[in-house]
Amino acid sequence: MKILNSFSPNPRMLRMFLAEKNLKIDMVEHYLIAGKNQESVYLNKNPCGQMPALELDDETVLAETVVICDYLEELYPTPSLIGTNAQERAEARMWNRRIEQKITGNIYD
Ligand SMILES: N[C@@H](CCC(=O)N[C@@H](CS)C(=O)NCC(=O)O)C(=O)O
Repeated sequence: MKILNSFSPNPRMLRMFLAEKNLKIDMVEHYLIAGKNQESVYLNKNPCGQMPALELDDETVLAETVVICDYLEELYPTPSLIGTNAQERAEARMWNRRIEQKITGNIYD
């Protein structure tokens, strides 16, 4: 699998997640300023045209940073960054959702 990466905040969150987990996954760089995310090559993989995305070996493309982190946590549960049981995971997801809806969403707007 490989990460479709760029320098921007959401890919950075994913890179931090990988670093904390000590995971090495190949990255393909996309230069957002040059609009690489709006070219058909990328839109065919992720019609939302946003970074990051995770392309699996069967060419399935997963987008949405939190979803990619959830997927990697399931594949590589140790060290746990999201939680080791249902309650811990629910708490982590609750805080992440609050941060996205009440903080970072406003920053982007
Ligand atoms: N909901 C997406 C948002 C991803 C996102 O907004 N990525 C930005 C970079 S941080 C992007 O690709 N912006 C370019 C664009 O929207 O055209 C996620 O959580 O991954």
